[in-house]
Amino acid sequence: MKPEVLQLSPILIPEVRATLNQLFTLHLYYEQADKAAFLREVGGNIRGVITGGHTGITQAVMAQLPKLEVVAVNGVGTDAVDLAYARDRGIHVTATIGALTEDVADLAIGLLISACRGLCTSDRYVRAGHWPASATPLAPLPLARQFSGMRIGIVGMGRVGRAVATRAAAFGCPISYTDLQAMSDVPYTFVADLKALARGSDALILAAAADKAEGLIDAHVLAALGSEGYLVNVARGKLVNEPDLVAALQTGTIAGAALDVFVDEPRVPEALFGLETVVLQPHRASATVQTRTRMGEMVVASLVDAFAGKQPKNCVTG
Ligand code: 8YV
Repeated sequence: MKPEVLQLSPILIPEVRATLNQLFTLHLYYEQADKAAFLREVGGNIRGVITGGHTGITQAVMAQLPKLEVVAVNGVGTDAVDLAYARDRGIHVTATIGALTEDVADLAIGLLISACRGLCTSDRYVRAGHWPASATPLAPLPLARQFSGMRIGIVGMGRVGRAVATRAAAFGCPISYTDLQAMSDVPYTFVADLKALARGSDALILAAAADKAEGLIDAHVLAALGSEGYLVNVARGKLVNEPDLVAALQTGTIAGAALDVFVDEPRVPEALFGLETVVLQPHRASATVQTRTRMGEMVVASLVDAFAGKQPKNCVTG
């Protein structure tokens, strides 16, 4: 009998879906209207879970899966999984560590360039046919902010933070960072205090894990970033106090923001929709065919190893 797997979020690569269907009996939880009834029906037989980084899995759902052996996160963040509970029950939790680093860093740089060069505003301007006309709400377009040479402050000097730094350095950007401690193996300037980092940066890029850093970017940090400063978030929405960010953008406390992640996805504060200083993405940092294929293959490998009684690679529960 094939092992039974509960899938909490979709896998978008057809080849990976085909392999999963070949090896396992998949139960598509994310498609169910009555999720509680579905869990009561299939929960007793589930040995594995596939979920996304943002979706994770609650303790309440795991508690209804008595035979659960492994939670394979199709992502790198495990902040939405109750790891302590999983460890207590001996459930492996795996992540696609290293698979999405380059894509997330690419998007961080792309978003910052979009925000400070006004790419989305200019795109809307051309599409709306405003270019040939003169007296339009968007014309003349304001001059943009140069990206090359911007002082970049990175929050979290892990894999993604380092990949962002390498890219920004190639654009002649001085790099500073904050983390729990200075890192001896990076050539960038460590600033212990987040407000001081914000004060000395033209753009703050968030690349930190969100496990213990909820609301890290608040009104004080945004005030320190200042009216010429930009915020980029490719990590987790909950790192930011969202009402403080909306207010900072509305009042011009900061110059702009580029956001791939939000507190309550897929809900985005509507106040942001009318602001030309903001670039918005629907949590797409790892959404390339190449990266999602690698991630999917890692998810398959985690399930196969766990069901064979082996410790899966990239296990974060030890
Ligand atoms: C993933 C993420 O793309 O890696 C993570 O933690 O949040 C995303 O980048 C997402 O988990 C895909 O399901």
